[in-house]
Amino acid sequence: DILPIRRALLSVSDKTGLIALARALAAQGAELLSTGGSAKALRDAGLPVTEVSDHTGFPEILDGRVKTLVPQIHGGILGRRDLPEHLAQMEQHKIAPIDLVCVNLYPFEATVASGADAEDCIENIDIGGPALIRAAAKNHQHVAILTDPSQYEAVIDSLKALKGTTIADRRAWAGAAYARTAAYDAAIAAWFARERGDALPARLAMVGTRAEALRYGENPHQSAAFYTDGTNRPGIATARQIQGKSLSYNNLNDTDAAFEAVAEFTRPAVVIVKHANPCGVAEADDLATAWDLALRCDPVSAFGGIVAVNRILDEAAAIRIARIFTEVIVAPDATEEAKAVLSAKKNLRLLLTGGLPDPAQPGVVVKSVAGGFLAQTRDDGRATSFKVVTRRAPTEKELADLQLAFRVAKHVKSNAIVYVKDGATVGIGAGQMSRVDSARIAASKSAEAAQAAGIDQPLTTNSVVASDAFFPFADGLEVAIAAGATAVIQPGGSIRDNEVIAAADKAGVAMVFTGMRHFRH
Ligand code: 93A
Repeated sequence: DILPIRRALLSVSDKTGLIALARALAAQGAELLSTGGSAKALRDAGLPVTEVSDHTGFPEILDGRVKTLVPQIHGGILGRRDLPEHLAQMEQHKIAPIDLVCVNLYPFEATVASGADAEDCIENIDIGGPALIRAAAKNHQHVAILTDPSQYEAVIDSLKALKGTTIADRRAWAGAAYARTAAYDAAIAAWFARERGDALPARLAMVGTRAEALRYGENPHQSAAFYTDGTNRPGIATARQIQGKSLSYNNLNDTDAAFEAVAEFTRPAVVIVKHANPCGVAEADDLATAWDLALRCDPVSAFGGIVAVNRILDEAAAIRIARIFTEVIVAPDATEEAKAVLSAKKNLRLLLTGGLPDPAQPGVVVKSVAGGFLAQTRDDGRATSFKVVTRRAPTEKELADLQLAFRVAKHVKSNAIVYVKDGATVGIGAGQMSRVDSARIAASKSAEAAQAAGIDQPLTTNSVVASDAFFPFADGLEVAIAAGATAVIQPGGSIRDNEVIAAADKAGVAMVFTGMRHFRH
C-alpha cells in the first residue's frame, strides 16, 4: 500500500511550502513536472524541473487557460496501474504515469473579496486545477492528491519514513480534495447569484473552510467545528485571541451575538451577552461609563458573560470589566495598557478583530430542519420611520432612548421587551412564548437589580420600552406602563392597535410605530 513517487505534478497558485515539498520529492528521485509560474519558482530554488509543455510537446495556450488539459497529463493521472489494458494504452500513447499531484487553485474567493471587477473574477475561475484535483482524487488507489500547503509536512514525513504515501493518507487527501473543489464551485455559484442580485438562488451551496475543530458543540455529546466563509469580513472570523483557553461553540455563538449587537451603535457602547441574549447594553461618552451602565441592568446574569465593545478597549474600561468574572471580551482592538490589565486574568479570553461587523452587510442565514434547511437574508433592517400614534409625542430624550431600545430589541430573542433609560437598558425580557411574560420578567428583574444596587425605585421608573413585534393585546403594554414606562416603540400592525393606542393615551404614554418587525428566534 506504500506508493513510491516516480513522477509528481506541481501546479500551485499559492507557492507556500512548495520548495520544501519539491526538495523532499526530488530527494526520493521523483521527476518534477510543473506549469509556468510554479516551474519558475522551482528552477529559482535550483531544483530540476520539466515544464508540462515540454513533457507533453504541447504549449500552454490561450493565456494559460489550457496548460494541463491534455491527455498526456490526465491519462498519466487516471490510468489504473492494476489493469494491463490501461498500462498498454498508456505505453502506446507515450503517457507516463504521475503518482502525486499537488495543486492549489486560482484564488477566486480572494479575488472576489478584494472587490475585483467581473472580468478579473471570471479569469480567476480555475478550470485545469479542479480537473487535475478531481482526476487524481478519483485514482487515489495509485495517486496522491495534495490541495493545501497544510498537508505538505505530513507528506514530507511520510516520504522520509516510508519512501512513499499510504493508502489511508491518500484516501483522506482524496476526500479533502473533493471538499475543496465543491467549496470552490459553491463560491463561484454564490458569486454569480450575487451578481444577479439573487441572494437565495434555486440551488444554494454553503461554502466553508474549517478554521477550528471545537471540543464539542452546544452539549458535550455533540461534535462541532467553526467554519469561515473566506470573505475575511471583520468580526468573529477575523478575531485574534490574545489570551485565555480556547473558545467553545457556545462562546463563539455568544461572542458573535454580542459583537454584532454592539456594532449597531455609533457612540461608545458595551453589550453584555448571556446565552445569546443581551443582558445589558449601554451607550455613553466612553466605554468605562457604558460598562457601568450596561452592568447595572442585570449584574446577576452578567456574571460569566461575554462583553463586546465597539471602540478600542482602553485601560479604564478594562479595569472595570476585570472586576467581575467574564468569559470573553471582544473588541476591534485594545491599548497596551488594557491588555496589561487583562493579562492578570488567566481565564479571560480577549479577542481582537481589527474591525466591527457591518450591520448593513447583506448575507444569508440558515437553519437546519428535517430534510433540508431554511434560508433567509440576514436582518440588516434599521427602522427609519417613527410615526407617533398617540396624543402625546415622545420628547427628544424619550425618542433617543426609544431608538436605542428598538435597536437592542432586534438582537434579543423573541418575544423581546426592552426597557431603556438614559442610553442604557434597564430591563430585558427575552425568549418568552408570550409578550406579556417578557414584559413582566424584564420589569421584575429590573426591580431586583435596583434593590441589589441599593436604589429605592425600580430602574424601569420613567423608562421607555421597545417591543420587537406588535402588542397583540393591551396587556403587555399595561405591564410596561405599570413598571414605569413613559414611551413605547413597536412595529404596530395588530388588528387591536386601536385598543393598544387607547391604553397608552389613557396613561399619557407616547407611542411610535416603526412599521418594521425584528423577530429573532
Ligand atoms: O487556466 S487553467 O484553468 N487551465 C489549466 O490547464 C491549468 N492547469 C493548472 N488553470 C490551470 N492550472 C492552475 O494554474 C493551477 O490550479 C494553479 O492554480 C495554477 C498554477 O499556475 P503557475 O504554475 O503558472 O503559477
